[in-house]
Amino acid sequence: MPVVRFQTSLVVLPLAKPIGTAIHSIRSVGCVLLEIETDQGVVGQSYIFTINADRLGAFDEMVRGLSHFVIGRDPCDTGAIWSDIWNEINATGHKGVTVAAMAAIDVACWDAVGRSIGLPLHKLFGACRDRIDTYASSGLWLSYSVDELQAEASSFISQGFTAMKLRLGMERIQDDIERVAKVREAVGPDVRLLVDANQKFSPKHAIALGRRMEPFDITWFEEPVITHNRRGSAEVRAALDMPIATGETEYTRYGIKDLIDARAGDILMPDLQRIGGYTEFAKAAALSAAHDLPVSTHFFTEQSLAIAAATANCISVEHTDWFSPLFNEEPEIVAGQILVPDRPGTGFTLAADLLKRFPLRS
Ligand code: SMN
Ligand code: MG
Repeated sequence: MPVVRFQTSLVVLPLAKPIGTAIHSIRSVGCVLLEIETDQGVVGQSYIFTINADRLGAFDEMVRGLSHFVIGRDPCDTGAIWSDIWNEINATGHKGVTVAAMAAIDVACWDAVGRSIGLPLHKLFGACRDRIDTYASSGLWLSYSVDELQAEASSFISQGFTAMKLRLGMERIQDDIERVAKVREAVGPDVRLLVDANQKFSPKHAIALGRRMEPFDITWFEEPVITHNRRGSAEVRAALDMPIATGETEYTRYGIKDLIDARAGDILMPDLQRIGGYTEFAKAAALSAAHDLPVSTHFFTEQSLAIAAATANCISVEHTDWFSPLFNEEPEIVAGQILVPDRPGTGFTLAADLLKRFPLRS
């Protein structure tokens, strides 16, 4: 069943209000939507994104620039498509925009495969589970006041979450500690509290802060130092009792391998876009499993469920609601877990009127 149509479109989803992390100021997310179709009329869909739609055109150009690897091919040949692109992009680069475009292609092909035989992808990949732990992650931003943090933390509990992630990155350690303490006070002892520094700190600062966070029962401390300082992340990991999570900024299995070799983290967090799609995610997760390390997915809530549910060492899926307007279906959360949909392919289909509702304005 050869692919006969390969089409991208661009949309911008505004956030309800601008937010900040230690390194991001975010008003919107711009998405390249990819739709492929076979000669039998089977459709496969995916998306990749950039914060504030920055350089979205470059991502679109990269996806379209790889279309000849897909048109005329059977989408079932995901392994060959991935390897053929990988071999050809030597000069374009094995990280960044190129890998994001490969991810868009890989996920759209797999979606078409699942839909063509009416199977949900987690079943096709070899399902381990039909639900998975999640945590509320579109919130508790660094840009929020303490009052806003407490109100939002309580509202996450009423939405059915039993875990949530707070962003760190204040200049003074005592200010981050106050924010952690106030959120812990608002949610009580039984909610899992994760923290994310978005690479802001030096190893020494992260260790000092981590020691003072220990009384607050932190599930993990994410990206304490810049991702390139793998040795620094390993120092933080060795000095603290709490687990260190890292990996969202890495590309492909090789990025994950570098983190593992450096002993940089206890939990590795492949991001579907930066890892290079399902095909490469499976390799990164297997490599982590061979080192007895768990993985947890980064962003891409809807589209990560299929691979998370088929990855034995995947412990959780990050819940971000930013992209939910793209889809006709919504992830269902029950008692702190997301149910893996039993629908074909990824289980999520792009809404028909996105271009009208969320046009890219230049
Ligand atoms: C994150 C990354 C980029 C923008 C917002 C939040 C964060 C996460 O690192 O893990 O969700
Ligand atoms: Mg993070």
